[in-house]
Amino acid sequence: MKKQDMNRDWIATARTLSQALPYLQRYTGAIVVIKLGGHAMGSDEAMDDFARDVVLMRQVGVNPVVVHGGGPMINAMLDKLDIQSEFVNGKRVTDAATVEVVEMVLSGVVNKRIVQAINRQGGKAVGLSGKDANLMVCEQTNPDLGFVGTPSEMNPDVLHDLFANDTIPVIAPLGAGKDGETFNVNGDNAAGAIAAALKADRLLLLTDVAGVKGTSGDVMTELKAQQIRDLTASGVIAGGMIPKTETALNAIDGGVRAVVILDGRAPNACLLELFTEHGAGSLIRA
Ligand code: X2W
Repeated sequence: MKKQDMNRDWIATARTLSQALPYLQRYTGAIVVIKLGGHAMGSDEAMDDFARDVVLMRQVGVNPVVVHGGGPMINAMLDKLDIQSEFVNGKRVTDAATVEVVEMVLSGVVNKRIVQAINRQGGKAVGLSGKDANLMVCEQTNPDLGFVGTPSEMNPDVLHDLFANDTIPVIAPLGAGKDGETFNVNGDNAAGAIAAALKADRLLLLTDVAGVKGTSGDVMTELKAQQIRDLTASGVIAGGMIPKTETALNAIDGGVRAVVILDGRAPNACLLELFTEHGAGSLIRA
């Protein structure tokens, strides 16, 4: 690159930082819950980029919370162990053998991969699941699904303690049952319940699609909760998008200020959403 062009690059960087000031100010002290789905977890490089964005958020005074999934990683381990599993309405039918594998994979390799990536970027991440400090107590969702849980009682104090210590919580979506059971919770449901318990300013649902598509087939950048209900009733919102939009509506009902459904594979998706005028994906408000 010519010296002159290089200078221009740096000038653009400085300008970008300067333009971010009002957004940085707006989000100081904000709680931002980020759901990182298994499909949005890519290469080590992509994980490092994600981790850098999370550390940057913390550096500028945001309280980020990462809630992760890991469906594809659970599938791979179940395959190795020759355990069959099936999904009913987006939820894994989870018997006693399966829930052991789910906990091993989510609280083990998947959680620690994210924790380590954040720590390597200079952040201070601590991994936990819904069991720790009784963060997410669950009830059985439906006997037909086995050990699948619906969050019924949230105890987010532990998260506030971590914020006060400059620590980034990374949460695996498992819940504690009142009788000592372990419950497998859909990652989106867990993120929504945690965001509501924290009355978060933003819930970012990182997926592998660009956002919610409207009647024209284009991604809608802003939607009201009622539009989601209408588009779902008319069948425009369908399939895999339904658990996301349901989570978004529940989170908003629970006191989350806004939910964004965005493509986690896009570079710096979280920063683009929070700190630029452009935004990313679909922003849903009451
Ligand atoms: C999910 C938990 C992981 C998850 C499962 O067993 O696959 C239920 O289905 P993604 O990557 O976000 O899909 N739990 C009850 O949600 O992972």
